[in-house]
Amino acid sequence: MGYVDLKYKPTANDMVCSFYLEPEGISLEKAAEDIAAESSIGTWTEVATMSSRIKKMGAKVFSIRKNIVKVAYPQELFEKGNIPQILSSVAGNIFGMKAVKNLRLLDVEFPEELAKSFKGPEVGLDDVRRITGVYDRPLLGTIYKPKLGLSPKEMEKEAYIVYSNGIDWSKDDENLASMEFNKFEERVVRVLSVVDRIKSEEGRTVIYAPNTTGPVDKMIERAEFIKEQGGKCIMVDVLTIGWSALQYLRKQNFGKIIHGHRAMHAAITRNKKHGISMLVLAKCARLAGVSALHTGTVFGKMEGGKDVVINLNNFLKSDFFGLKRVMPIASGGLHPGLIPELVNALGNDLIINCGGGLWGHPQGSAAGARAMRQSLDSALEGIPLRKYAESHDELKMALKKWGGL
Ligand code: CAP
Ligand code: MG
Repeated sequence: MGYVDLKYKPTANDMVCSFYLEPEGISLEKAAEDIAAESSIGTWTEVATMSSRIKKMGAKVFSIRKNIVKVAYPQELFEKGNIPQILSSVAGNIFGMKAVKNLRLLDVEFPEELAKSFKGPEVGLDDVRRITGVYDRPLLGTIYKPKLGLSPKEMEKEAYIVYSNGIDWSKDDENLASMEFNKFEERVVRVLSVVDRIKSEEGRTVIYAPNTTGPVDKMIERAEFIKEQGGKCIMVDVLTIGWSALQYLRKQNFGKIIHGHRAMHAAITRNKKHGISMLVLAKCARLAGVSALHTGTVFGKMEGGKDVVINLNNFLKSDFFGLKRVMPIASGGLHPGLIPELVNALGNDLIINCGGGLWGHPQGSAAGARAMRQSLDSALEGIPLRKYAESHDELKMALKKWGGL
């Protein structure tokens, strides 16, 4: 059918996908041809309904270097503003084909017209800066721990402790929704009352990100409730709710920060030879409209090397066809001993989340929050962490428990 054309030069009308491909029992070129066919217009055999007009719409493999295969897809194959359809094409059936031993979608370069058919973030990184009034340092965040089990009343109490000791942003854990022990509405009312209290006591706008993750009707109801209550942020687990739900949430124009957690991403992204890269998922999340997205920590408990995280964060902060920029979130196994290195590696435009690394402080949550702030201050003032800890007790205790880089 001729899906391979190594002389072809992609045009501004093409969407270019880069794959890592290991064939199974056939040549690399034949396997590349099979994936180009299945992900565009073809199937396993010639069909009588194929015409020369349709043939022109086929994808073209234009580069095969070692196991990296590049494929150009004419953008007419894709529906504008439809992430599910794009992924059903270029990240769909092809992963299960017998022609393929391993296949990983490494990157998708969107043509301008297709990218611009998406709304992107309603509220972006620069809006997050404006809303919080914090411009010159990373934001300090936390995840209420234990991740399940706290009551709304307990969260209200802890919220006041951590915000009043320097935390800018608190969030629910990814698996907290609305359970018997912690109903969504009560939790939102209680924690937002603390947000208001901090505003009146300190003049600071702190953020609470309640997890709205659920079936799409429930998710929208919860987001509406946050809006009614004057909240500024809506949290969702972007992968478990699905791209369609995320696009629908964005379409409501709630004018709120959308905090995107990426629970389940590693089932898709972790195998270096198979699946979809986090970069592709981050591109989809930005097109769909998240304001902030978890991208990894380099130093914490979750898998993800420095180059990968830096590359992701650079993408979120870079120009992308004029769509608003997205705030990266570093979360997972972080504690005060890691903050200066983290800032050094990832820069200022960042939300730094410590869950266990705050609530696990030997002197409790107030000290945990203060230790985070002291650690960040040491980095901003350029004073070595251990030296700074000599005169800052909470930081000293944190380093004693968890060590420090
Ligand atoms: C962090 C966290 C986050 C993970 C997700 C957790 O808590 O709340 O969900 O960081 O990883 O439950 O593990 P800790 P990522 O600070 O206690 O580790 O951001 O890489 O998707
Ligand atoms: Mg979590």
